[in-house]
Amino acid sequence: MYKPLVVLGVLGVLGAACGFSPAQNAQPDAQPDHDRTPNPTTACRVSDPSLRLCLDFEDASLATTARDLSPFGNDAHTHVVTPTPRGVEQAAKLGQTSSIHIADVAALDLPGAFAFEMFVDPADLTSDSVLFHNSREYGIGLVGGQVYCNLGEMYTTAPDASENLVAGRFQHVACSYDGTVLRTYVEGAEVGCRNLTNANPVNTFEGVEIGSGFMGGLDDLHLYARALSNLEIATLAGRSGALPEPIDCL
Ligand SMILES: [Ca+2]
Ligand SMILES: [Ca+2]
Repeated sequence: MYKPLVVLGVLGVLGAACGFSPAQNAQPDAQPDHDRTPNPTTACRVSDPSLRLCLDFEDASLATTARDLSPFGNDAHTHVVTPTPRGVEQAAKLGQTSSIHIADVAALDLPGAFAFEMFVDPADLTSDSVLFHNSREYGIGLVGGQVYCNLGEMYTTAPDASENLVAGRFQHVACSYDGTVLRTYVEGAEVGCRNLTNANPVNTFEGVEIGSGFMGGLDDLHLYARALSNLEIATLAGRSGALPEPIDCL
């Protein structure tokens, strides 16, 4: 299902189906893929019918808003966030006083399977931080350099220290929940998991916080209303070669 290049026409159909006005999702000069600029601001980098949120941070300014390029259009409100490069792409840079917030909306309530993934470049790993957190419903964060995923108040077990994030370069992190197992990924490899069969909470109202306590770069944050397979996450992370052995979960 995952395709690295979005076909503009598909997005247009999705937008129309969700009642988008042309002004919100304007693509008057739809071009063939080979003519597109390296930093498109109108199409999400992934195309997936289960996409619920897409923050690619390609906006010319991130001073007040980061556009959600999913069909749901739940733009994030930003504070002290600036553009920063990630290869040929643009990412968001956060400092000590930065914040990114999305209001509590039904599109982000995920009572069944879900997954999310993003690139992070931590400037500092000495303090704990939240990367993405839908109130007390689900999220991903860092304890030092260790990545955890959570569902309600339940957290994946801490991964091996050799899988910790390092400061100063972009790395891919992800969580996937299939209804029975919550899995954590770093650089496309599964590094932690936990058996969790309790229903996801959806009844909190604080909305989504992104990057609380985090300093550094964030990019290409995608949320899906389905689990992603190990292979899909490896592909999204740009990982090649054989996948590591699956982990025994507690
Ligand atoms: Ca980007
Ligand atoms: Ca909610």
